[in-house]
Amino acid sequence: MNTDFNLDILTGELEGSQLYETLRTIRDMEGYYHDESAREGLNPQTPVYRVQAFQPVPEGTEGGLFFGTTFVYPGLVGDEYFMTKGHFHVNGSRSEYYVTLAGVGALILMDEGRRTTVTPMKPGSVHYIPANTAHRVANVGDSVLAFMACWPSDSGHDYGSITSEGFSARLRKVNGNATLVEEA
Ligand code: S6P
Ligand code: ZN
Repeated sequence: MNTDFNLDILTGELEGSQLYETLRTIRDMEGYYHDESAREGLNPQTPVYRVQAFQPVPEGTEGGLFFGTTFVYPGLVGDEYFMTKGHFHVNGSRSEYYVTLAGVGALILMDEGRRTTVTPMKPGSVHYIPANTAHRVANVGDSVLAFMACWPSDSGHDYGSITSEGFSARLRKVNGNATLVEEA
């Protein structure tokens, strides 16, 4: 297997022969936003984010690393910014790095005690996501937000607890400003 590929550090675009591509549209985001009727009012084919990933070993392999770029498009569902679904790692001890390449956003982290915090993302910002911490990224700007990520190949993705319980706070546009709003 060819284990080299190219990263355009200005746009985040990966180029290589063995990349996985995932597109998440408004249709795929059922249950993730606060205002479900606002989501239903949008064109279901609207892209929310796209992920390119390089996975040189099978998912679940201990000791390997995966690498990917996520592109979050600008937009709102009601007053909530376009964002990734967010997840815990199935293997909770696994941590991860995010590096912002383009655009402006916010990294939303929630620990096991359901304490949610938010950190600004801008080109060059590097973010360490600790173990046992749910992570989600919102685009708070007007252009594409691109960030690269590196995570262990045996991390896995737990979306179930996000769809059932959600994060304890959401990033919403309040009086024109990105504001972390606790869930009622
Ligand atoms: C994987 C890493 C990212 C996300 C991607 C999409 O551990 O955190 O590659 O998968 O940003 O987010 P999500 O929450 O839909 O998987
Ligand atoms: Zn992750």
